[in-house]
Amino acid sequence: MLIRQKPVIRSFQITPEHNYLNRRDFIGSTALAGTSLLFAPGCAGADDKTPAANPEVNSFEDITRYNNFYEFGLDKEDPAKLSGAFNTSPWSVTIDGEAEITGKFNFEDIIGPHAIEERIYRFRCVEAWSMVVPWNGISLSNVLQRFKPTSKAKFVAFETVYRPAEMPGQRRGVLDFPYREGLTIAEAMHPLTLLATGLYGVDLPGQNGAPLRLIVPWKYGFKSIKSIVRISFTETRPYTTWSDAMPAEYGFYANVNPEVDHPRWSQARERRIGSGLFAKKQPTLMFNGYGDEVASLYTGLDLTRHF
Ligand SMILES: Nc1nc2c(c(=O)[nH]1)N[C@H]1C(S)=C(S)[C@@H](COP(=O)(O)O)O[C@H]1N2
Ligand SMILES: [Mo]
Repeated sequence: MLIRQKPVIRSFQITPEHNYLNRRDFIGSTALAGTSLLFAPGCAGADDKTPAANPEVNSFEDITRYNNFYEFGLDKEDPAKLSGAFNTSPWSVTIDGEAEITGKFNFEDIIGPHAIEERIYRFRCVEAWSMVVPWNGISLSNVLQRFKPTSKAKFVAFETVYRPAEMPGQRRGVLDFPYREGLTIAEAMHPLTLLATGLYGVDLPGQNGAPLRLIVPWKYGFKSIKSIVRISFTETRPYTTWSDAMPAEYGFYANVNPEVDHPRWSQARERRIGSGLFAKKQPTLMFNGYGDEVASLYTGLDLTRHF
């Protein structure tokens, strides 16, 4: 049996954060996507693995104490405070729909033989704040391919665990639980799309979506569904919690797009968490800065209508 965070060095627990970041050297070439993308504009270089050169990377505290996870409440502090009773081991995920291999698989079988990589991704919430997070995980495509989706699989749907006894926000019914999200098959198979199992080299804390969650760095945060228990290959577009509950406010695609305002606020700028309450907002980049990699997924689509 495999342990959860196999090759990533779990140094965060025993060394200061800057040493951990230096050790990204050892993690090596598999981490290239996030690193090269994040630091490509102007600041790539030999020294880019230290926090001094990478001031953008948020602290472990920022990432684990300022969360959206409505299953635990509406306030940013609720998930960290109220997820103590959330039990994520053992964990299983049901794979169903348009695939040759379906069934219920335990966490280790979902991860399979793949090495856990580190990917540093920008993260942009629709609420106009952002962070930079060193995630650990594997490309979702590596996982999905092993279940042999059929030619009818046009979308991939995801569902969060429904456990009101452990999740106080579910008892209050603040959203249409279980939380559900979906991607086109092309989005799901894109190499940037990450199935995350950890951050800063440790297993995901409950508040960040333990034990496994989606990270889609060019989309608003709400697409990055947490604590996944079901992955379904579908022929038609699946139900998605935010865009189906509030279609005027949240679209199915949810690509980061500074040119399309949320009906109640602008999407043109963002506040980087950790940069201080009075720090100036910075401009938001189209596709959250990942346009070179992903814009081709949307050719021919009117992104002001399909937002
Ligand atoms: N199951 C579930 N997944 C979720 C959410 C949620 O409320 N429930 N919130 C989303 C939103 S709006 C954001 S911004 C991110 C926040 O992820 P983080 O807390 O790890 O930063 O998770 C997304 N995934
Ligand atoms: Mo969000």
